[in-house]
Amino acid sequence: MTNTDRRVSERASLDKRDLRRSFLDNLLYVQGKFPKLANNADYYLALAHTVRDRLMQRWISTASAYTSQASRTVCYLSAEFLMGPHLGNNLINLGIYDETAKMVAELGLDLEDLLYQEEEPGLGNGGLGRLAACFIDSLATLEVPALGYGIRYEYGIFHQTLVDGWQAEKTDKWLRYGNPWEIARPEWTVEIRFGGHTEQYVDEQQRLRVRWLPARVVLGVPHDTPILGYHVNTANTLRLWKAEAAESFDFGQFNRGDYAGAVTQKIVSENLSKVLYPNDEQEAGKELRLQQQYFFVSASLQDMLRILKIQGVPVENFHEKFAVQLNDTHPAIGVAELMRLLVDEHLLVWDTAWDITCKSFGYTNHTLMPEALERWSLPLFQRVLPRHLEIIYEINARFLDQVRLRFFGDEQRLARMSLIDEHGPRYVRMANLACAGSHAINGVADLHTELLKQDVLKDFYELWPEKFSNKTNGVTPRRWIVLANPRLTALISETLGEGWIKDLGQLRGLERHVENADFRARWAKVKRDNKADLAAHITRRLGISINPDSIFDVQVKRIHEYKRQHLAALHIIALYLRIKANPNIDLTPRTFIFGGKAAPGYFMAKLMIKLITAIGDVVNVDPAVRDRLKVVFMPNFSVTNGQRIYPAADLSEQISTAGKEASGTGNMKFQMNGALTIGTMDGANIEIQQEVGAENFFQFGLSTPEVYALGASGYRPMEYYQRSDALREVIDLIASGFFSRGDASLFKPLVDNLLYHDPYFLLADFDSYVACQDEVASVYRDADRWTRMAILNSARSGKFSSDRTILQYCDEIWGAKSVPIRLLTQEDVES
Ligand code: F58
Repeated sequence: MTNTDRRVSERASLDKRDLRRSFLDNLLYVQGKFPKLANNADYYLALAHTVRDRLMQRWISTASAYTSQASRTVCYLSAEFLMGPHLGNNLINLGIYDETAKMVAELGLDLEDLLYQEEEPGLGNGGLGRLAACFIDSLATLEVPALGYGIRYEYGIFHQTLVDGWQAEKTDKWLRYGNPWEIARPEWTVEIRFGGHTEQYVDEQQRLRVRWLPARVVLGVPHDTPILGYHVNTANTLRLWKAEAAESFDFGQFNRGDYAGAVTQKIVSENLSKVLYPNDEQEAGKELRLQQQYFFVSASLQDMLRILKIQGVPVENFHEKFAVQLNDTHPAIGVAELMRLLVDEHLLVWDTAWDITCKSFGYTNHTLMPEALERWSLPLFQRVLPRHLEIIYEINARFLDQVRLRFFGDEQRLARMSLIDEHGPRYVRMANLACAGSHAINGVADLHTELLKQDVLKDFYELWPEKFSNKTNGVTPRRWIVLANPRLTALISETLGEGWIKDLGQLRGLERHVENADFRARWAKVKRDNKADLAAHITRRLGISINPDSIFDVQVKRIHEYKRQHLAALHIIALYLRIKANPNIDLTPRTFIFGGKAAPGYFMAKLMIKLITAIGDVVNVDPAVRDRLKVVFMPNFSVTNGQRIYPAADLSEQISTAGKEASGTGNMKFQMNGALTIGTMDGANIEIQQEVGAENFFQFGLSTPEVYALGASGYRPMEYYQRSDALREVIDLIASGFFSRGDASLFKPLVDNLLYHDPYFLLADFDSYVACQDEVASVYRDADRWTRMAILNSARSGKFSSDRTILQYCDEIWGAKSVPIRLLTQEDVES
């Protein structure tokens, strides 16, 4: 071996001695620090580079295999990827977590401390962004050729703090110390155009064509992150686009002495990838957001065309090479953009281009909430994307002709299905564009897909029933069990071997051990230890002491009225009132743990946070409570915090109004980690209950048809208030100002909303919820019964692995297959 050979192979070696050598080398040569001066942040970066080096060989081998083979590639287009920290996950997937922990321990360091140094890339709001992250993990693990395409936001989701119990937002400077996981690829920069106007011209073949003369051009620079599969050689790519100005500054203006003006264009351009919009389930219709969407979609489609060219594949075969999935409507402008690229730039005829487009795209819907359906005002759209508006008009004209033929004389249907909303001010409807331009449309849980077919997308279902299918969401067990819950992982692997990590259905094998008292004791100890860890963390961070033997009753997710965190708050007050009425009441001790961010402009959600913290301020210090109730709001819920929380939960709160939560994915993370669910018949809760059995699930509340019927019959929440003594006392206590130091006005908007509107039916579900919670408390007292139920919940969570979801997408929508990767040798790489 030459010196060079030895150096490079050592950098890729998984041997512990080589790891140690590289780690110390990187501290020296990457961080420029020696051990005496180094802090944990330096050690984290040195370790991250050590691991990155070991990903490289896999990444290069994967890229090389994909370049030489004509395999179908999944392109997952998503405005959000909520990845969570990379280091721990990569150690797990490389299979060197334990080795590395030992190696750093020998140097006097604690691996966990180093892992917590990583600033997580919070490039998403919640479920939708985290789903994208789970999907690309599964794609890599299943060895399916795939690219994740999105935006490299300089500032991710805001950092949440609590100030006097109110949410306060701080900017998320996640790139402050650099990002060791990404590689910029400026050589693949693309140009993205905006604004201006179009004109017609006649080409050499005397055909009438359209030219777009944009007002400005922005550069998209790809930044790539390797996404390693679990115990395979596949390392796919997450390609995030950073916006840069075509010119750093305007020399004309500079020479005229206008120094600020000279850099305006740069600032305007770079704003495109500056910050993630922090709204979930609420469409704001902001111009910058449309620009962001078009920016990353155009860049990604141009990138696919570049790849096609390198491979020598004709553009007519685009759809054979790429399966392009739209993660909600945020990338739906891709339908018009691909048409533009094919017709205006590659000069294909319209019908051919449309055929390719429809065969390429699939569309996943994630919401039933009308206020979340995207639409753009026509003037705004015209200003930002004049050429695309023309293309959308043409798509619409042809599409409506088709509808007219099928539904003769049904003018109202035409108006509903049109890509342009013409009821008042005119809008472009992005869901209609996505449906028209995709060959496959799917919902994310059985109920959700049914409701899409019956309601939100009914007209499209009646036109094209064959396009519709369900793909129930899933989550990756690598992050959500193996990384987050090492104790449970060890117990399961000792019991079943390690096969379950890639084939979660194997967890069914745990059922055989439910009647084994020793196994149950070990299971219960895992949960107890995880709870003790979380309790210690909460005490350290928030100064609240909690009892690890109380029920850990957890609701972590975005704060939203439809998710009904305030219903849980009403329940806490009901229990508090029982204690006040009867101080010696025998109540099963509970710790209520909440976490989640509110959209910064969503007043009611922020008031819900304030209500929860205000209840905690009273209950946590009232001596009469005697530690039977504790209320904790953990600030800044994130992937990192979730990893501490799910493994420690006893009870998973999934209490959205039936028919509102498309799927939910937190529900699955809790279940896998052995929490029992208290839930409504909403989203994937229904399927969780089907899997675990009704006897292992705490169900309450109105069903979706009941909610619809009650709404249609004229729901009067006041009647529920008057009928239920417990409910009345709870509401009256809030209204009296008891939780706001006598200020009765503070929670008045929330109380009045419940009494006079209650759009999410809290009062209708209150009695049922409280009764169900009483059942929870009584079952928990039978520790052995609870543990049995917990084991069965984990054992029956196999369906909710994102591997199952991705296999269904591959078979039923994408037509994608696995392509195992052979690791290139040193000679291969150099030849
Ligand atoms: C979520 N949507 C659904 N949207 O609410 C949840 O039920 C589902 O499990 C999950 O998708 C995955 O399918 C969601 O998270 C957003 O955050 C969007 C962000 C951008 C603006 C519109 C909402």
